[in-house]
Amino acid sequence: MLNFYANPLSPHASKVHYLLEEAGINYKYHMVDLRSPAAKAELTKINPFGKVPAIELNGFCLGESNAIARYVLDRHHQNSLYPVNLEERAQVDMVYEFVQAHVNRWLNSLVWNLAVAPKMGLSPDAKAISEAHAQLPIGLGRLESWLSGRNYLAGPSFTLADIALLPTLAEHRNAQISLADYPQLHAWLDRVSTRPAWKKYQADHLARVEASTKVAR
Ligand SMILES: N[C@@H](CCC(=O)N[C@@H](CS)C(=O)NCC(=O)O)C(=O)O
Repeated sequence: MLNFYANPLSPHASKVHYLLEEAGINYKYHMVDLRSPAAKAELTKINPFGKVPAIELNGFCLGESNAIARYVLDRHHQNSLYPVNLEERAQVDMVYEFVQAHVNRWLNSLVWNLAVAPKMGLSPDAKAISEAHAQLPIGLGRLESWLSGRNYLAGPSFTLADIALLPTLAEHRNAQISLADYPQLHAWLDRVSTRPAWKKYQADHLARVEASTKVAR
């Protein structure tokens, strides 16, 4: 059984959480309270950098969401989510990296500042919000053009690249972003939101978010 160390308010952890569902992997979720010095000290036994997500499998420990994602998919031979053919894999990696650097980064910042921080009694960062408002449309616009004529982000079927985008784009309302100007992305979101693994992940994730923001209130 894979031990998964996470916190539902961490978008990096959420990406791996959803990936574990898509890959059909049996795992145990260990909630790490990132405000607790003792919990963080324990976490460094799994991830030397002291961050979530982290995993432990048969005594092997790993941190960093991108390393975990690739390791888990390779370890479980999930070749359709992460192809073994070098060119197909490189295209998945290309879109995965783009999504994270030019879309998720800004969406996550908006979700944190506009939805999570206020619930936790923290002040939003106005500079971060305005930077995200300037940058996000550029990333979304490029992804919108790229999606034209495609059902999925990289290749003919659902892959790691789609896994990276879904948990963050699904938060667009919390980020106060409308998808009206992005019909391809909107259609993609509708298409992939029907996946059983997504529904299973979302039910569990939303319950965890609710529980952890309640504690913080
Ligand atoms: N590059 C890392 C980022 C992980 C990260 O920043 N995790 C945050 C939560 S979103 C964390 O654990 N923060 C606790 C800390 O830095 O003390 C990844 O992709 O896994």
